[in-house]
Amino acid sequence: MQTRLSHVISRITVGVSIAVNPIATLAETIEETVIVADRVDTSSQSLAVSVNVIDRELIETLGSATLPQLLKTQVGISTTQTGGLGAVSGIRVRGQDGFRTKVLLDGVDISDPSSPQIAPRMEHVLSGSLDRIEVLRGTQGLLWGADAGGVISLTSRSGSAEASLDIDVERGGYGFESETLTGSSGETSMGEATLLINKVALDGFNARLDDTVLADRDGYDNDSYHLSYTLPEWQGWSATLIAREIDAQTDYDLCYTAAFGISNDCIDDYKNDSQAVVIDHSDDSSHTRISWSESTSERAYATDGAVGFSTQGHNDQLTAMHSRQVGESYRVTVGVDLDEQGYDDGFDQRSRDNKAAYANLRRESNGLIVSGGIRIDDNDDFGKHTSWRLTALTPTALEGVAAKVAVGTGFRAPSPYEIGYNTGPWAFSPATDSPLKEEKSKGWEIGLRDVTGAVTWDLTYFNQQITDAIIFDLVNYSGYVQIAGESESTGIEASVDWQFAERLSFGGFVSQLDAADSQGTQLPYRPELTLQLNGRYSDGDSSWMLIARHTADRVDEFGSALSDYTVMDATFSRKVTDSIDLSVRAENLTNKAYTDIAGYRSPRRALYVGIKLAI
Ligand SMILES: [Ca+2]
Ligand SMILES: [Ca+2]
Repeated sequence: MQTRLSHVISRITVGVSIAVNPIATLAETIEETVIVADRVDTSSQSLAVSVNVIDRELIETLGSATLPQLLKTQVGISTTQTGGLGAVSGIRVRGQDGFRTKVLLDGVDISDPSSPQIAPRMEHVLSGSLDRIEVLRGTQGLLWGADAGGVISLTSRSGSAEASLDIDVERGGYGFESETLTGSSGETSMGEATLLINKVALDGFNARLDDTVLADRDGYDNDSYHLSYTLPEWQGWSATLIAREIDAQTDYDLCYTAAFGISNDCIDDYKNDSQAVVIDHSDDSSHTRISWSESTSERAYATDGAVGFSTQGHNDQLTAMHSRQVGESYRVTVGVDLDEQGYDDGFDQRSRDNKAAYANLRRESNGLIVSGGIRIDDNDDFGKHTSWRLTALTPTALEGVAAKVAVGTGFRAPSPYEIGYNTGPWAFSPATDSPLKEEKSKGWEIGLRDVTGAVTWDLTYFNQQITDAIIFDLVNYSGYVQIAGESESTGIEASVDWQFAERLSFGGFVSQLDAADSQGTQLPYRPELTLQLNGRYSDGDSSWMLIARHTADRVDEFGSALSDYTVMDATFSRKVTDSIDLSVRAENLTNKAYTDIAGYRSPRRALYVGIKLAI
């Protein structure tokens, strides 16, 4: 029963269905756990918070090249893109801006302190490099130091127990080319090493509607690699070394020349290097993790071939975490995070520290699971802030139906860039009148779910507020100012999954969102209604999937209504031999013209063919 439950819950959180596959049945006897909720592996069926999971099988079935395309298939997450693949993307979890979302790759914070509000560049994370994606929605991510936008936890692909080499090649519309190589030594007496090389190139299409003279295609190039090495386990101890590099170049339209003229010959160059060492110790009742990581980002913007602006940012982190089962019912998790973030734009160099300690206590007894967490941050720029979270999950009188409730608080520290701008030569009153403090958030959610039958479902209502949001002063252009008052998001997320037959399943979700600023005005590019339906078939040799997503009731940054639209994607793959798979997929199958961001084109129908070789 446990197995069936965890399998069904995983299908709910995925939001699209995982087809029953005779080969997968064995794997499903392992209960699904997620790390994004409590920072330690926790059974997904015991969670009172809202989590999305996209596993490797679903990443392969969806076939999309970059992270934002995968995320937009998920309930509670919306995306926008200024043009084609690799263009600046907005990822909004429950309507919150991406700079309020903590993004971790193998536990390394990949946010970019060189950008004004430390927005992570999720458009440059390639799907071929990922094994698993977990998203915690809402204000319950305090253990990671997250704000109202929740947490996205990414895991890199790694090799299997045996030595292996996988090569995936795909070609598609708009001059799309991708190659992924994954090589693994397998588990040896010397440990296990994995090398991942991902390459994506795209000719693209003309991004802006008003680019009528140059009318250039705005393409994209991304070369990424990832290297990891895990030492042989010794008395419960293990250590992994990780090195990663992303080198991406995006063509875009609308930038400025040194004489303040407008050009459409614009290049956004992005590089990220990160290294990490992760040391784990596990025994029957406890888990300890110590990690060190450093991530360096460089951005350079060129107009007409000349670099006009460049900046560097770094994120260094040292963490220690210990989690222990106490008695039959309790689990306690404690930890500390030491962070340093900095940037350098050639004019100003700035670095600041944040120290944090957190604890989470969880009690599980007679089906009732309750937890309480607290985190205290001490930051060079804003001082101390305390966040907390309470959750509960309980069976109800209805067979198979559980009730869940969670309430939590969070914050976003003003970024070094925002602080630096306000103390720099271009800032003046009112931005310089008082130092920036942290933005605060709080929220709660309540819901029901049934995970026991062939039809499973989840229904959640949420409400969250941000107080003292930091924005750029667009009235006087004086710098970054703090807006008194609360912006509020409320919504309902309903998802359902129906195992129609052994090999065939249907699923979908409806997400209603009401996101307003402190004046009560609807925030731009947050669809009030998102509806997705999908069907999936898999018989072990071939699989297909159809997804249709309807996006409705949006406004642009001027408050003008944008048209509703429905986009369909389809994928098909077939095993030819034990080591060769062929795939065909279509994005925007019906060739729908729609507006994602006002003034920009969106991709029309694109077909892709791919081949996977496994050696
Ligand atoms: Ca163009
Ligand atoms: Ca251009």
